[in-house]
Amino acid sequence: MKKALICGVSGQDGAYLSKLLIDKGYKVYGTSRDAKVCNFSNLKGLDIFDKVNVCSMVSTDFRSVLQVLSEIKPNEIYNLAGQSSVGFSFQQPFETMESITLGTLNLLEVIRFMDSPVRFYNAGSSECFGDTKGRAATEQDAFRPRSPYAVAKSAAHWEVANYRESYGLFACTGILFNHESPLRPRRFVTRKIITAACAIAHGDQNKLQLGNIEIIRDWGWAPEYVDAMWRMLQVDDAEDFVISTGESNSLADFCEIAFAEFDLDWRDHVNINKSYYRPSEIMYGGGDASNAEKKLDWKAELKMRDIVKRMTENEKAQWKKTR
Ligand code: GDR
Repeated sequence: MKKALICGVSGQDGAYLSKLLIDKGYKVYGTSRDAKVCNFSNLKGLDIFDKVNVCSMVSTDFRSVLQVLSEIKPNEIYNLAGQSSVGFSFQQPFETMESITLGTLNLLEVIRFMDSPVRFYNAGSSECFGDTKGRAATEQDAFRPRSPYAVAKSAAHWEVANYRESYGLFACTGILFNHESPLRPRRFVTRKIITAACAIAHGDQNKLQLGNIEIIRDWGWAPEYVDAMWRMLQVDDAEDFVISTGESNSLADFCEIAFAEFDLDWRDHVNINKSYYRPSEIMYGGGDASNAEKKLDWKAELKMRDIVKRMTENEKAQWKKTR
């Protein structure tokens, strides 16, 4: 039985990846900073909490990483740990930098010293490209990070590439564009819009405050994206891959479609609040995942409209349950 260790198992991707790996017959281990206090609501929501072996690990603490990896001896490691909000990274640049760059480095160093044939996946980010200016970025595009988060993800990306090239580790980074689901916390804009539209439709909320709605993003479906992560660890030679749908839409369009699902006109309910604007913004984000299609046989099936539909259906069902 193959053993997989998911660092940062409590988030959206950790939960969907756990489910995928359990269904494939893996023994799944998952870490959280303090497993005793974490509620693992996403694992419970997917009904797999009893099938995941959870433990505590702080990836910025070398000893803690060494202890967990040498105890579990996993065949595959997925590094999903670290601060994940771009907006928040402007307020906490040190924690962002430390959790992403030092956390990744500790994992790489421990893998190198353990000298075992482990396969390592690192969660990268499309944020590293910066503004793709109307184009769809490929693995060949240069990084022009525009936030503390993106600077940290870029550094971690090169740490992984360096360990692969210097020490022959099977290590790769997935450069994932935005990927959404009902498990997204409300601090991210898609879930924020959908929960607000649902509350407004039921008279529980009046207005929704948003930042810059002119931004354009390539939004995909998280359960499909975790499948791409797994595929990256099944090829013969480790390589970094862009994962995206190839379709980019504005946040205003996302709002329009989401509110329409509740028979509302978004213009009546959305207020622009400049205090939500980021100090620097990426206006256009687009990705070209044709290399993943060619080498991983992976292609995004669901696009923005399907994602809005699935997220709104889930929100409506949740609302009914709680009333
Ligand atoms: P992002 O996701 O920063 O792209 O990072 P987020 O949903 O936070 O923002 C998307 C875009 O929407 C704009 N925006 C708002 N964002 C939030 N959160 N709240 C608002 O009210 C709001 N109004 C407008 C933002 O300015 C931004 O342009 C996500 C994360 O999952 C990262 O971890 C991941 O690496 C990248 O996607 C790819």
